[in-house]
Amino acid sequence: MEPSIMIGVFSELEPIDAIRRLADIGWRNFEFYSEHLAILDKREDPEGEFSRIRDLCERMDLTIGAMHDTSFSVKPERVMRWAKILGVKWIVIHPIRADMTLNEDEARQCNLNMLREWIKLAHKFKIGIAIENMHDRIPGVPGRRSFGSTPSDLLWLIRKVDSSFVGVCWDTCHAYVQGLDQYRAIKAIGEYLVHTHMNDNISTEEEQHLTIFEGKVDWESILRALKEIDYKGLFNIEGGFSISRLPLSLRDLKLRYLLRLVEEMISSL
Ligand SMILES: [Mn+2]
Repeated sequence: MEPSIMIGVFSELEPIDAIRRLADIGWRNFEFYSEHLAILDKREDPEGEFSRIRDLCERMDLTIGAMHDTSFSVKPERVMRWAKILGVKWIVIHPIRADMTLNEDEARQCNLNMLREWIKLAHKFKIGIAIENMHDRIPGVPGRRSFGSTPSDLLWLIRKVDSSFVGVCWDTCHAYVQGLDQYRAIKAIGEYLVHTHMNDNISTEEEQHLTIFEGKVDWESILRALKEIDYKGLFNIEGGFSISRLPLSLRDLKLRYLLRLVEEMISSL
């Protein structure tokens, strides 16, 4: 297990500059940010842009293990093309959530159809799909179930498609909002866990994406579960306002502290 961070912690910088800045702090593994992906996709020469990032990573011995795609504004085939250039192993996607027009069964079927489309590309490009756990507190839709909020939803989906190119990205702040026992949840996901979004949370009403130990997430039980399932993927900080609102120089300090914190957590295992 190695420390990793989502490059959107420097969302205002060019992706290549965000990676360079994080590498200067000491980070070696990264998740590519969905907004950066959408920006580069619209440029005149996306292939050249992504190739320059890959060249930087090769020169500095850095790895981009995952790429998040939340906006769905980039066509899946293009997401795969750019991910391939960067050497990404897992593309993290959100399940389609139930809303006013979609009931729970329909959402289940929609998700299965969506995943089957992604899997065709996954086999073609040899890049995996990591489905992220969500939570039921959908703004403006009280009392609804949102498909993909529980391990059983995710396991249902994974077993239905039966592909080695599909796994789970576990988001600890989504799971906190959902009120899950994260030790049991991670144990249930087991070998299907391929990537992580390590965030903290205080509220049970909304996702806050705080950094580790700023909220009430039980980190001890999460570490214990990761150890017991022999998780070998990235210990990846996704980040949110408690990083991105800081002025750049202070953000460097916090990101240095966070690297140290994650290293300590991993070495405690
Ligand atoms: Mn997440």
